[in-house]
Amino acid sequence: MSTPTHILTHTQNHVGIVQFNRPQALNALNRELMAETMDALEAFDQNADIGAMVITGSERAFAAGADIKEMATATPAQMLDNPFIGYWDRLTKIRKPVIAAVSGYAFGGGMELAMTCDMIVASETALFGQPEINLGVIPGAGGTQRLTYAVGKALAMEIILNDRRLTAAEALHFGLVNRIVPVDSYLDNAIQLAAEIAARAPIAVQMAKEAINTVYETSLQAGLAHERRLFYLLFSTEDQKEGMDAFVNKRKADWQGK
Ligand code: DAK
Repeated sequence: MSTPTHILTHTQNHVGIVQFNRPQALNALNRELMAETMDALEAFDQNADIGAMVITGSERAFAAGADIKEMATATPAQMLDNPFIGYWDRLTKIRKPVIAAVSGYAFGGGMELAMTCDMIVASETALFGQPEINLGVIPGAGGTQRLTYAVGKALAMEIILNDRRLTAAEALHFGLVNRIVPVDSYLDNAIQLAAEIAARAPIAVQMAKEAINTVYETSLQAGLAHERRLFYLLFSTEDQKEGMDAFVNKRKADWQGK
């Protein structure tokens, strides 16, 4: 893998952190940035020392959307043939939890990327929007679906059809984000949340994420059946024996991820 030029990565307390680094374009998500982000997340997913991840931008912009200049003259065939689209699907395949730490603009693909993550920690200045209608298009990276699941049809219609933007307070009110944190500490807060999850039983965390995400794909009965199979499967792990023995013997569990 070559050295990334559009993102910064580091690790802290078993958390893998990806920070978008295209300040001159408000972190517009071009091909290179998306490729580097997905490569980094997949590497963290494979790294046994990492238990959770955080994606973030800058205080001014999480990401102002996909790169409009890159798309402006594309034909349908070029869009279809574009590896760019595959980068978005790769995020949904990450097994460990991914938290978006959002400050400033989270527009278009930026908002869709945040919604594809498992949780969102917002700074007080976070502003969410799907302004694609102003460009003569609609959201193309899941916005019409994930936003509607998150906030309901009426509000999703207003946001997507009429470019209504949501402040951090509104996003919290409508259940789109987990919490609002002052600008100077939102990233630390997101890393802390990720570190707490990373300290828990790793296989159970991954199964829990998988089970919750099943709700988007299946009926209630199928989802319940899937949850039950994952629940039973966890009884094959050493961590289940360790967790229950630790409870019975009034001690702290020592998770092995096995
Ligand atoms: N793309 C490219 N450049 C962008 C950009 C973007 N989305 N957003 C901002 N920039 C650039 C600006 O062009 C400007 O560059 P220079 O002119 O200085 O070279 C620089 O960033 C600073 O921006 P502004 O001068 O505009 O800054 P302001 O503070 O005045 O305004 C703003 C900030 C965020 C309100 C404004 O920049 C803005 O409205 N930006 C565009 C927001 C937008 O329309 N976003 C949606 C883009 S469409 C898909 C996957 C993803 C997508 C679709 C399909 N598939 C998998 C199928 C996603 C589509 C989109 O996101």
